[in-house]
Amino acid sequence: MSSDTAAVPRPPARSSSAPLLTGAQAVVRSLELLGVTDVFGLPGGAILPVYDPLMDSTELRHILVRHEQGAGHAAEGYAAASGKTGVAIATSGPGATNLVTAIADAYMDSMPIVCITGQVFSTLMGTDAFQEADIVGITMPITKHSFLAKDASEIPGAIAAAFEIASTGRPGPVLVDITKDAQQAEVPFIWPPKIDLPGYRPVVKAHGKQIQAAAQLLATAKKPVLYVGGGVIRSGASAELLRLAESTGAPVVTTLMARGAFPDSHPQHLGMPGMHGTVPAVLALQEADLLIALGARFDDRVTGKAALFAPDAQVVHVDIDPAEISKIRTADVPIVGDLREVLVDLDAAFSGATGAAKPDIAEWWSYLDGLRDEFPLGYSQPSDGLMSPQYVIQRIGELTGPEGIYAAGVGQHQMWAAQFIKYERPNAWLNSGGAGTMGYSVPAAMGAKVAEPDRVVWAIDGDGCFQMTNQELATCVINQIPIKVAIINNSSLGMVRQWQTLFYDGRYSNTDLNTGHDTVRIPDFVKLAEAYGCLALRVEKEEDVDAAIQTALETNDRPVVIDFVVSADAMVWPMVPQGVSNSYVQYAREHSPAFDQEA
Ligand SMILES: Cc1cc2nc3c(=O)[nH]c(=O)nc-3n(C[C@H](O)[C@H](O)[C@H](O)COP(=O)(O)OP(=O)(O)OC[C@H]3O[C@@H](n4cnc5c(N)ncnc54)[C@H](O)[C@@H]3O)c2cc1C
Ligand SMILES: Cc1ncc(C[n+]2csc(CCOP(=O)(O)OP(=O)(O)O)c2C)c(N)n1
Repeated sequence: MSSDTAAVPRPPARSSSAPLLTGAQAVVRSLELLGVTDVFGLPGGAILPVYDPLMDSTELRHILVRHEQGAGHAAEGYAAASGKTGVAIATSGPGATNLVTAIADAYMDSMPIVCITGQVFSTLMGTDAFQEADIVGITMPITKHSFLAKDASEIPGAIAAAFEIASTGRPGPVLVDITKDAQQAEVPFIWPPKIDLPGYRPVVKAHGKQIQAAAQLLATAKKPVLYVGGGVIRSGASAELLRLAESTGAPVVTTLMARGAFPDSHPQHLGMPGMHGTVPAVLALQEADLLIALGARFDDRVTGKAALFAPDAQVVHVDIDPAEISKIRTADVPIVGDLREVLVDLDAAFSGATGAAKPDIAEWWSYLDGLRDEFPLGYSQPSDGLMSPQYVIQRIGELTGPEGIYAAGVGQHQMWAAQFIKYERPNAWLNSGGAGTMGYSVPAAMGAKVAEPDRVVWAIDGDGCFQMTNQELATCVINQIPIKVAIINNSSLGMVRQWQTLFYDGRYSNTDLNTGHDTVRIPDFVKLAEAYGCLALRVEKEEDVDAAIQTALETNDRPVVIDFVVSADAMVWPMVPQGVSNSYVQYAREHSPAFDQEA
């Protein structure tokens, strides 16, 4: 993705009938006009003028977070669950820099969020003024665009443009930094009649010739795979994907960012590819003769060593961002466009190319079905007598069902939540894929629950991740945002420990967190959650898992936190080690539960 420099659209011509508003009032009015209903933030000196009119708004609900990183991830969770643009507000200097991690996260995962920050007086900029930070400069490589408004008249245009840029084309984070004098000055409020951004024209409709070329390849391929990425969810194209998949009969894999884009229960679905993907999904990509990449960016966690990835495959690569195409793997047929349109066109072209006689890919399916039978996802029971984390996560999914929303942290629990919860619809699975940001889960779940109050929202978190942002439980309790938190407590930085087990001879340098032992629990998560006003439970035996989940599902007057004490020795399988060919899924075969059972 390419990042743009700060620029503010020219304000429209002045009109004598326009009401006089301060820049701060213009911020609030602009958000109202854009239909924003919820914002997450925390005030400070440089953004104080905006907080004053915010208090009077009857249309905007401001949720006061406990840390600005929480505001950023909440905005991401809001966006991921609803498809709408999330909003975070912070003051200058440390308030703004506390947003940086969430902005980087949103950039990596193409999340539409708008961050509004206060800046010091324009006359003080560049003088190392109190709480001055060049947040536009700091975030330039991690925003889709940033604006610096130094004049109140620029504010409505900048905010309107920020929303347009964040939510169209390849979605992403946009920053609007506003000096304090711009917030205080009074000017006529003029709402831009139309957003016209020179040079910004995302291509939506793909080139017909390219579509035809892709359809021809699909019509003749013997081993095709639809390699489905997060772009399908961002574009809201799941229904169109289902139609193309069923017309072609091709196998489908969904990346970590695309879980739910295609129903897990569908017989053509092989699951997630990549480092911790299923054996059939990994080998389908590796041995395909045609990859149709749909809003997927050939991430190294998916390709393994890129030079050895899918050596016999031709590639059709569809993406709305031309910078993604052929970035990692040269595309034989590049297609730039919005998937919602491209999938419809491709389906029509495929039907035109094949007529009633569909291509025969029975042999391919027979091979893949064999892999499915031989290597189902599974797990073995830990030998230390502690609970299996996979079991706990699987039961959360089974008892909650596909209408729930699941926001994971980063680590082993994230992979198990991707593997063992069944996703049947888009926007149900929220996680930090590209940046892998520990601390994402609780605030993202909070944002999701604000966006989708009628859905059950789980934060599935690790004991390490939880300790990075759990203070947002206070925000949830005070604002009546009844999320459910499952801490998959293996008393360690489990994913790092897993690598130490496999690649560092079991030398566990600095990965023991002391959160789950019988005598030492630092902190005691039950006491911590109770201190915040949550309902808190601890579960140590598998026979108590269902009852605790049921209690959580029945409790809607406050957040629920369940401390599930699980084995530290459980491993995420399958696994393709970093930087090798995906054919090393052989390695995964040797360690898969199916293999264990046979051995
Ligand atoms: C611990 C850990 C382990 C991981 N292991 C795995 C793993 O085993 N397997 C795995 O898959 N991932 C794994 N990941 C995630 C991985 O790092 C990447 O984030 C992920 O693979 C990228 O997903 P994607 O290719 O679907 O692209 P995304 O990051 O979802 O990108 C979406 C693409 O779609 C495009 N797009 C957006 N909107 C549209 C539109 N309207 N029309 C067309 N295109 C659009 C964008 O331009 C972009 O190129 C792991 C992450 C972590 C933290
Ligand atoms: C902010 C941040 N710091 C460090 C890491 C590196 N890291 C990846 S997974 C992981 C362990 C996470 O531990 P925990 O939350 O307990 O989850 P588990 O793996 O045990 O399920 C770490 C430290 C990271 N991804 N993000």
